Amino acid sequence: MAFTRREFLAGSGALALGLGGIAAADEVFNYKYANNLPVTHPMNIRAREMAAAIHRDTKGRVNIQIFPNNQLGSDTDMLTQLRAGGIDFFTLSGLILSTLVPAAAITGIGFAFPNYDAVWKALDGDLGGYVRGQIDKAGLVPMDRIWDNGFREITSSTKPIRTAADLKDFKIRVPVSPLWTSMFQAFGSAPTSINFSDVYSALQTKLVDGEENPLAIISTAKLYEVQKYCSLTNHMWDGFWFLANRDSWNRLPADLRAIVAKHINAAGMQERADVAALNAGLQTQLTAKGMVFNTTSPDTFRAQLRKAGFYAHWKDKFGAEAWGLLERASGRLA
Ligand code: X2X
Repeated sequence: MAFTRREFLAGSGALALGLGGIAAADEVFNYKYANNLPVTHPMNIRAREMAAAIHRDTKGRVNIQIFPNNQLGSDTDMLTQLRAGGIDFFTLSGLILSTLVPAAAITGIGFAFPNYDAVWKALDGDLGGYVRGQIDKAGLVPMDRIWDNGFREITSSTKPIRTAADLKDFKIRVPVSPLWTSMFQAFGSAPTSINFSDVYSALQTKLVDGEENPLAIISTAKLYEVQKYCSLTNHMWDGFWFLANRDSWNRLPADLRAIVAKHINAAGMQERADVAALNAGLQTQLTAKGMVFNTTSPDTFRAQLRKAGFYAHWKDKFGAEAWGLLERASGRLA
């Protein structure tokens, strides 16, 4: 029996449609994972190991190519690309994600978590579960384990920050996020929203006098080259949700999805340990590079946030359910 070319093409088209949703046993998935951090940060070190383990355990069927250091654009750009499917995986601070998922900012409330134990208990528990539910509703897929960014410290080219009063009129860069802007407005600072991709040059050209980040980033992004003082404020904790584009995720057959999730979450746990160790040990190295450190007490900062109505405002925004979950980890805030 002979087929015309037209009949043959129509037939193979129908066959392809008939298989819709079921991947061929040897189908290969080439995925892109993008992030905003230098290649030397534990996030990228663990991500490289993770991609290799996924490639090995899926027998070459899932290839994750890593685009570190804002190679594919700023956080704002990458979030757009993730939603459109231009990139498949992306790690993003919950506070920046809050421009799409407002509830995701709640983990960054100032002076909420007293230590890492409280952070992981909440993030691997009910508070994290609540935020992941909200991310899912917005159409993105969050992995179970949030990766660590760390407790944040304030750096400056002009002066040390010792008490809340030192933050008045301070020209500080903040990430693009309403909560970050609101917090430094409550301190009476002059915050400017700048994506991390532009932070080094904004500090170098003195567009702003300071910024705030965990020590692991101050070190790996070489911010010590353009900042003199580092004030250990630990004013908030920040983490990176490991996000997938929903279509990319659903396209993976269930067995491959399980392997990918397992390795991403395991790499996240290792990254947490790396970052905690770095943040605890980097002060000596950064001092040797010329940074001048000072410690602070949270009292004046917390009092100022309370006085400015910061906690009351955000309690109202996040609502009783979410705020209750946060206060279970932090104790009473507002
Ligand atoms: O933009 C920042 O400061 C960074 C790198 O810490 C985040 O991704 C929130």
